[in-house]
Amino acid sequence: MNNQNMKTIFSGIQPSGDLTIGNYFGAIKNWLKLKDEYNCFFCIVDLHAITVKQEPKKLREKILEVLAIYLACGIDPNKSNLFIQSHVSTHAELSWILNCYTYMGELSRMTQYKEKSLKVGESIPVGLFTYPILMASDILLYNTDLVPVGSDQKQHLELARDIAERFNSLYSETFKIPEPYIVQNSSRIMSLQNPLKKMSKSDENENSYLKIMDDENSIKRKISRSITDSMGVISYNDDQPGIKNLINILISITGETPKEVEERFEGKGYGELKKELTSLLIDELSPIQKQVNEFMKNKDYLEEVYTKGKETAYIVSNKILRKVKRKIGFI
Ligand code: AQP
Repeated sequence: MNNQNMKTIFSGIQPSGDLTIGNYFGAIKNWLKLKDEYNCFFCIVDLHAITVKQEPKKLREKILEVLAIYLACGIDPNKSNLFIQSHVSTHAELSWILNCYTYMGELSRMTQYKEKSLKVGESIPVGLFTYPILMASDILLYNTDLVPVGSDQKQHLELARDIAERFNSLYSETFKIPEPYIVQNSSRIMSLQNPLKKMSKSDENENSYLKIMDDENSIKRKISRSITDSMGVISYNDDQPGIKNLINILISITGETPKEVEERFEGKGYGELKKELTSLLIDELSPIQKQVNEFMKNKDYLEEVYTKGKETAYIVSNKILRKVKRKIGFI
């Protein structure tokens, strides 16, 4: 499964709710493009999910559902390593170590921390603040070359690179410096109710995000209610963020350029764009949904997949962790 001649990618999604088409187009679809040319580690990052409050029963269910979604989207567990973050103790261990090589100032600058801490009120969990260190550990533990992420995670990846470079220059070459892999138009799918805000699975407004598991009626309803503008022209520009977002979702499915979509819809109304997008989304998501439901009925198979993934992930990551400990001077 791990070919020495191939480069490595690491990526993960938090089981902090129902995965959205942001996770799908911004992350999973890009994994599919890369999965045959890289050694892949695709993780369900449950340790990250608890940086905000989770209900145990729901978390347990969502962890398995995320795994089922990875499989249903076409990630082959015989070729890629699929595992659950909390099963591999090296992640938490390296995270503590790297806490000691990261500065308060760096973490305070993280946009996601600023946004998420505003939502949780006065008692901000420390984990929300140190989350990017855990993410750096996830990536650095596998000698990762490339990290496919949406553009919202770019800042965290830059921090991971800074921490790695700092450690390497303090001791000696230890960590590989990872590169981001970001696909332009799908890198930031926006909220359907506020196209200036990222689509997020934890948004309080259910109509703002489309779930991978949304049924036909919900897809129709959410797309038809999505916020547009009063200009009435299907044009891909920043003055029409709602339309731009719908075009970005559409081309993530069809592979067209924004210009091609503009030309195809010249003289047509928003209703037509929404109608076509709805039917494309239903065609894209319903086969995945059927497969997810099948996998969710087969918990033994899911257990087999994540148990195998855990074993490989531990062996690979522990090599780096041992090297780190040695360099620091631990016995
Ligand atoms: N709207 C998005 N557009 C493009 N990419 C996105 N990703 C998430 N939302 C979008 C990408 O999905 C991967 C995993 O994300 P995550 O769920 O682990 O964390 P997140 O970025 O914090 O996503 P959410 O939906 O906003 O989660 P909550 O609401 O739980 O905090 C990443 O590669 C991310 O870029």
